This record gives sequence, structure tokens and C-alpha cells, in this order.
Amino acid sequence: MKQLILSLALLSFLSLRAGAEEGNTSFNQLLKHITTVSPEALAVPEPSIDKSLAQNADGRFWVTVKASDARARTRLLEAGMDIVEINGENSSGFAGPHTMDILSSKAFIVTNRMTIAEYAASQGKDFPAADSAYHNFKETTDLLKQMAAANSDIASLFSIGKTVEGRDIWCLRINSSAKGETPSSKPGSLYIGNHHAREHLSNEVPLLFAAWLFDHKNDADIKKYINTLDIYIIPMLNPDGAEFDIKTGSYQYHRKNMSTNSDKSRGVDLNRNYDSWWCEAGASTYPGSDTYCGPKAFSEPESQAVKRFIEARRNLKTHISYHTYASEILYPWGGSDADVPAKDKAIFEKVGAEMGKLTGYLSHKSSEMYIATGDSCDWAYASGGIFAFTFELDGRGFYPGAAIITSTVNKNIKAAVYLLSVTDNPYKAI
Ligand code: 0X9
Ligand code: ZN
Repeated sequence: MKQLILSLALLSFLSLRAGAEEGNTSFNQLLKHITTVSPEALAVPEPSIDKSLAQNADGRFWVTVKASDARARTRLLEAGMDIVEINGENSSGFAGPHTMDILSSKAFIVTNRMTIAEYAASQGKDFPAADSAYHNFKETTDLLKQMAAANSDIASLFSIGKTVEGRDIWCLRINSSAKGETPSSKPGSLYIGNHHAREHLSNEVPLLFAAWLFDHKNDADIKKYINTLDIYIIPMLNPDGAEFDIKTGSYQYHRKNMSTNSDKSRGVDLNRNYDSWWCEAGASTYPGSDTYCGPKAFSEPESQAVKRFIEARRNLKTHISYHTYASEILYPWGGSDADVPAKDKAIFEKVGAEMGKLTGYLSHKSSEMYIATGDSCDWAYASGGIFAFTFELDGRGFYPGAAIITSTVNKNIKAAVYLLSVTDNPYKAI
């Protein structure tokens, strides 16, 4: 039975690839691939955790700690805890040995703790058959190249820089008049995925949004945006981390990039590495922790690449950075309880609420989730006045399976298109 399922998946995969080679992979083909593969084969990409994690070799635990408000959650981030779920007064997430030491002090109440293996088992996850529906780095690269080639009148592809391990950070540009890195004075919109390695769904959304835009390039509204705007899509900002997360065939729950730190631990949290109140509240100075802010602001090639990219494009007006998972839309400030100026606050609230209606996500100020400094959207707004939103996509875990891709992508296309509709002048939204 399993063999039959795998053959069907393989056939579907091969027919998709055949289409890709002819340069005609469309959004619908991509989704068809995702939805026609049997649910069992799609109970991927949950290569789950590997044997070393099953023995808890990296010493991390899944913990639940009392934290009554955003301030208390910020203290947990500073202890190095990686908060993944917030349920009323309880916050749950990952904690390494150093963080566990801090959490064992009287200042914290830990109500539950499990090894990573126990956590994975509690999620009802098993070793998966495959993870074919999600796009790894090579598949993402191939698809971006193929879409750019097939739509060369309006699209171009370039690398905004190299990662720690030397991979290209690809950027697809959609603009009817300017190609590559040629400046444009048209208002710009920027979509970035995969700051965090294990948040694979956050690559799929911007990647498939690009495919959808090409499929709909002759619709009146989309045509207008392509002719009048400067659209940039960087689906995979942290390909090193994303590849590390899947390369054994078993998920590693890896969040950060792949820098080697002073203590030989791996990774800086890219969403704590931007120069917005860098490494103040909600970030950890301990290299082994998941919220490690790095040795200095913009220490990492991936965040440096975004910095260079944004600073070179003062035409950018709107931005979404995709993450998982909470079904929420977050806007600045996330690094402070303070409000942005009233005029901009009204725009963030209105545009966030509209995108909330289209996705069903709850839109609110980022710091209400927790204060975390050094995040990309705070920096994009502070440095470029860009209306920058963090999307926490659907799911009840970092590895929600492939069946979630279609619905998540479809609702997020609506929000992303809405953002395009206000990019010419976000202040017109109210
Ligand atoms: O903590 C983060 O970087 C984001 N959540 S995630 O689970 N994807 O890691 C949320 C960032 C929101 N920003 C702030 N609260 N500052
Ligand atoms: Zn994230």
C-alpha cells in the first residue's frame, strides 16, 4: 500500500517537473500537486525528530511556564526561552540547558517539561514518508528561476547576498519596466519568508504568491499593480537553516541561521539581529539559546543582506515578513510598548484589520504578543518608514503537514494582494 502511495506521489511529482521543464509550472499545477498526492504521503513534511534528538542529545526541553502578561513573556525570552505557544497565563516553548537553569530559579514557575522526543510524541507525530510538497532550497531556486524565465517581460531574479554557508538569497522582482537591481521610483512592496528555519510554511506562502501573480498577470487589477508597482519576493531568507532542519530526513526544530558562535553553538536568531533596540528586551545574549541576538546588530550576512536591500530601495512602502505559527498579524512596535506616531498607527490598524478579515487572523500590535527587540519589521519601519507586518501563519506546530499549504496560501494571497492595492499610498487606506 505504501509503495502505491509513493508511486502516485512520484508520478504526480514527475508530471509537475515535466511541466516545470517546459517552463509552464503554474500556480494551479503547484496546488494540484499538493492536493492530489495522497493524504498519507502528505502527512509530511514531518520527517519528525531524529534519533539524536530522541535521546535529547542537544539537551533542549519543551517547557510550559507561568507568564501572566507580555512583560512576563519578555522575561522568558530574555532567559533564552523560545516561546512557541501562548495559552492565557501559560507560555510554552523550547529551552536549552542554560535556560532551564534560569527557569529553575524562584522567579519562574515551570508547570510542565518534556524532552524534545516526548514533545514530538505528544504531538502525535511519527516518522513521515516524505516531505515532497514543501520546497527545499534547490526546488525553491529552480522554481524561482523557471518563473523568472517564463515571465521575463515582467520578472527578474537576483541574489541579494550569500548566507553563512554560501547559499544565494534569491529575490524575485516583478516590475514591467525595471529589471534586476536597476532602481525604480515606482512604490515598492516586499515579501520575505523563512527568517526562521523550521517555519517552512513561511517559504511556501511568498513562493506560491509569486506563482499566483504570474498566473493572474492579465487580470485587470494585477496587471495594474505589475505596471505601477515594484514588487519583490524573497521566499527563503535563511536557506542554510531550512536545509539543516530537513537534511537528515528528520526535522531538527532548528530556528536560527547557521553561524558558528563563540562557544561553538550554531546559529543567531535572525529576528533578533536587526538594529532596532538591538538585544534589549526579549532577546538572549547566550549564544546557545534560540533567541540569541548575535554578537552585534547586523552581525549576520542574512540580516545584512536585508539591510542593504532595504536601504538601497527608498521606494519601498509596504512589507510582510512571514513566520509561523499563531494565525496573527503583528505591527510595530514589537520592541517597545510605545506606539508609533498616531498617523501611522491608524494605518497599521486599518491595513492590519483588512488583512485580518481576509485571512481570519487576529491583527494587533506586536508587543502585545511579547516585547522582542531586534526584529525585522520594527527595523524596516524605523529605517524606511515602511508599513511592515509580521504574519504568523496557520498551524498548530512547526510541522503542520502539507495539507495546510493550500488553504494557508489561498487566504494569504488575498491579504498580499490587498497590501499591493494600498502600496501606491498606504495613507489612502483610511
Ligand atoms: O519571536 C519572533 O521572532 C516571532 N515569532 S516566532 O514564533 N515566528 O518566532 C514574532 C515576532 C514579533 N515581534 C515582536 N514581538 N517584536
Ligand atoms: Zn518566526
